[in-house]
Amino acid sequence: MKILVLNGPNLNMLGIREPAIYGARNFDALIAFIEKSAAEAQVEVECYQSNHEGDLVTKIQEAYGAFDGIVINPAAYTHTSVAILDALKAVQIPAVEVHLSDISTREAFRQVSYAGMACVKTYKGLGFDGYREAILFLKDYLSGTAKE
Ligand code: CA2
Repeated sequence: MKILVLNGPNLNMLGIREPAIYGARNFDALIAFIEKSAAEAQVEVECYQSNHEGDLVTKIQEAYGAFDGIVINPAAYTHTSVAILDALKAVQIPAVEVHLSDISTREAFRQVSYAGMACVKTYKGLGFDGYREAILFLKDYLSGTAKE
């Protein structure tokens, strides 16, 4: 089982500022956490981060036929990108949305998620743990045993 983990703009700056919202650990620590979580779940994982909307769209398109599931934190593009929404819909690969912070309790503009409209589940406000939960959920979902 192969899962693609996508991270959007500025997530590579984690740990540098706003630790109260996003935590104090840096992006390398996030990738290490995701890789460890995937290894424990016995799923193959590839991580990709970009600050560019089109690169994320291309990566989603390239996942077609190559990955079984997608975990995506589109970061700021969550709230703006119909292109990422359309790409997720086009490839029809089961996708789970993750946000480090609880976007539902933040500014009004963060409460719309376009990408989320093409995702089977969303984890928000769990910090790094959201990525592990998303991998575990996708593993069950792809095996046909997900609870919801
Ligand atoms: O909570 C999340 O995971 C977000 O996707 C993070 C995005 C934000 O735009 C979304 O609304 C929610 C921000 C990514 C990282 O931004 C940083 C800002 C300052 C310092 C370091 C990272």
